Amino acid sequence: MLEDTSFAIHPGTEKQNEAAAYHDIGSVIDQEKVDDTYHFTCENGRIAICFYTDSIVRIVMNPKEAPKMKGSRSVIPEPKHVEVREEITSDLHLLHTAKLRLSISKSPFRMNIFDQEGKELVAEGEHGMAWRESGEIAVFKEMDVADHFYGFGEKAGFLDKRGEVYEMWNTDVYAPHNPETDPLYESIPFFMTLRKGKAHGIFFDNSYRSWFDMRSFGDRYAYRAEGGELDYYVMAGPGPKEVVYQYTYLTGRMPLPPKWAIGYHQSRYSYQTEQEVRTIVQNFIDRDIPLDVVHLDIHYMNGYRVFTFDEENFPNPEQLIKDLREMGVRVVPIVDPGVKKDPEYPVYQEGVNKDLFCKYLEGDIYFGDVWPGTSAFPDFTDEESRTWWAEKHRFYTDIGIEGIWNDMNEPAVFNETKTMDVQVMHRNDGSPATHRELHNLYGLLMGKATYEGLKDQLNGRRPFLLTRAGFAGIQRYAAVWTGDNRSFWEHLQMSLPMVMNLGLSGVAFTGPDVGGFAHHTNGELLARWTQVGAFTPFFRNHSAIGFLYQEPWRFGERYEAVIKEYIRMRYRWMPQFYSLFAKASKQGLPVMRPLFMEFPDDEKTYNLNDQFMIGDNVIIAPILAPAVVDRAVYLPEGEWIEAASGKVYQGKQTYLIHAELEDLPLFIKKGTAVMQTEWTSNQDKSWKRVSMDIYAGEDEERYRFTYYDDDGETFAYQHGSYLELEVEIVSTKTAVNVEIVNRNGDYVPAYGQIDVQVIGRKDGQDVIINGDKMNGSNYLSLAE
Ligand code: MIG
Repeated sequence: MLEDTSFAIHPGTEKQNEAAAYHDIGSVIDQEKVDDTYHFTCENGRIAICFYTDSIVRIVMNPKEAPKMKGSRSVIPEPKHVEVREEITSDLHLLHTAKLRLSISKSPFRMNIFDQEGKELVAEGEHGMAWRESGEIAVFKEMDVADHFYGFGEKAGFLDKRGEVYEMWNTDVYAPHNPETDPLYESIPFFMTLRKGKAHGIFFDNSYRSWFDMRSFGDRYAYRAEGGELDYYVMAGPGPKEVVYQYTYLTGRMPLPPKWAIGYHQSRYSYQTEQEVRTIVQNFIDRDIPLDVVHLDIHYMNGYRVFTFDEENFPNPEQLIKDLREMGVRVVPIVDPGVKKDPEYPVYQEGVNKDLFCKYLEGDIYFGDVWPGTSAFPDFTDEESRTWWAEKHRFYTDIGIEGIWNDMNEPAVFNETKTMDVQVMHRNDGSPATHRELHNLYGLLMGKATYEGLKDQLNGRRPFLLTRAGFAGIQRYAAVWTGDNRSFWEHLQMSLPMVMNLGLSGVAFTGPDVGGFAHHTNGELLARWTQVGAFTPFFRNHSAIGFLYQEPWRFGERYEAVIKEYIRMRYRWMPQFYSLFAKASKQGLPVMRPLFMEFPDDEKTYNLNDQFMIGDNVIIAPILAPAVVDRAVYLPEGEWIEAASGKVYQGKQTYLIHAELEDLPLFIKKGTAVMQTEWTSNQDKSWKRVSMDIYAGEDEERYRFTYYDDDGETFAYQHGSYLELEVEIVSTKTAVNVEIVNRNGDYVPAYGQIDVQVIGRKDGQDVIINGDKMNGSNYLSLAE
């Protein structure tokens, strides 16, 4: 291929500034307000503006006609009545809410948006909204020298996306995963701009192939799509947390996962027989390595037919699932969308007879090649197909399965374009549209069908769904793993910013294949990766056919001991994780975060890629390269205690930290607390004791956090059966005060009390719990 040689950079390939190739929207010629929507008719297009909250405004431009203001698959709420003050002068049209100020200049139409303090968030200059005859729509915004960009869903490369160009088009990419590999499996056309400590967000709600360009236009950035309306939301912030809150207000939040899904998962493409699965699980039991889930990849099926088991290799799945369940382990099988074209296969017969597969306008079923050979694809854009697919899952839930793994749902097809023919005409719940328009929604809607089906069938138990593809809103249905990485240190490094940006994009439950999927891992890489995995929200070791097996014990005793220790650490941290997952499900805040989320005024954090936070008080600075046992660690404002040594570090400095293979640099902010439990056994994973480990401060540090617990597997929490403690810790020279400032829910956990441990307490510092001075054993009783 010529593109792979130097021919690709021959003279004359330079692109010119493309902005000039668009039709500008032109000047306002008419304006009216209908209900709560502001309509502007311009020379070259029409614009509608409405508010979802004080802090969220939606802007829609249609080049030809009045914007349709359609609902979307991503956005849940309707616009709200918001108090808006309108001011009109000869050249300006101003719209003010309590949090946002839109200033529209009329000739030509340009819109600048300010926060309530008058700080500019979004500005248009020489170029604004625009379109091309091809149907493409675009908008150009001014880019400040201080702007940093985050989010964009699942993207390779570093944390800060300034200087990058990204495409949104869900794509199955087996190799390579380089910093420049784009697009990947998951498209989330949302980003956050951080400018001098303040953040705002933009969600471009368009499912066509689209692009975000923070590179090509100098002091301007742009986003554009191949078709549809220019439909986007601006979120006011003012901080990164508020932006994620606002974005997930629009696109939804993850349902609280069952506790078991937050544990350790073991996978392999593939464990090929029942016996092999049993042996793997038995190894975990015998070695006392925690395990919650074993995944079944495509070999469990009969000729890759979904909703079947291979009768020879998996003769008795129900018994297998029951036996493993007794050992404390659940089974999650893979389900791909492709249904084998086989006239004797009932699922295919039904799909054809009931007319549930994707078709061309002319009526022919679309067939593509995937694992089972020629296959048809359910049209998940239509309710009837979704309900059918959902019901099919009784095949799994009837035998005790509570979790499903969706793969290949970009959809991936083995052909030149890697996907379905863009001319396929989806039914789309009564508004037919081509695959060109709906491609990016296929995984999301498969997720919707699957999650809702499982939820229906599990008699009040929480389902778990894992997906590879998705779009804005996927967090409502599924956790996301980041696809086919490789057993390279570089991929371990790259997974940190990728998972952090996914978290900023509303998807809190994510993680890479620990140890790397393709290529051969080794003991050191697996050990270091497991140290990271113990703290990524989704924690699964998975590896590919043809490469070394990479279960925890495959590389000898030293590595096994380290890997086991960190998987166990995950379980000791479970109460902390579970509380963070509860927060993510309520407020959208990611479990794993970049440091800038907590320290948005600290520029050193803006592109910090090799450290991350769990919640708001724990910094993890893993070792990400071979043979390295010392690394630089930047600690932001405050005092930080190294968990392993108890050593105290002053923030706003960089330190050289030593970490042998056995060690993971982990720092806890002074004056704060983390919730911990103890590992019992695979069979009994309930928390026997829970402790609140307080890292004593002394200078009036005040810290509030929420501890959350419930039965961990049902929806009873939605009817009040949960425990939520809002705890305040105040450290002074003479005391560490712990106070429950709020308690909600009527769940009383079996452990009955929370042990309070104060670490780093000074002589003369008392421990005071709810006003009472403690001596000897310190605990908080949970009895009501
Ligand atoms: O193209 O099911 O990303 O996790 O093991 C390979 C086999 C299909 C790709 C997934 C990977 C999975 C594999 N699948």
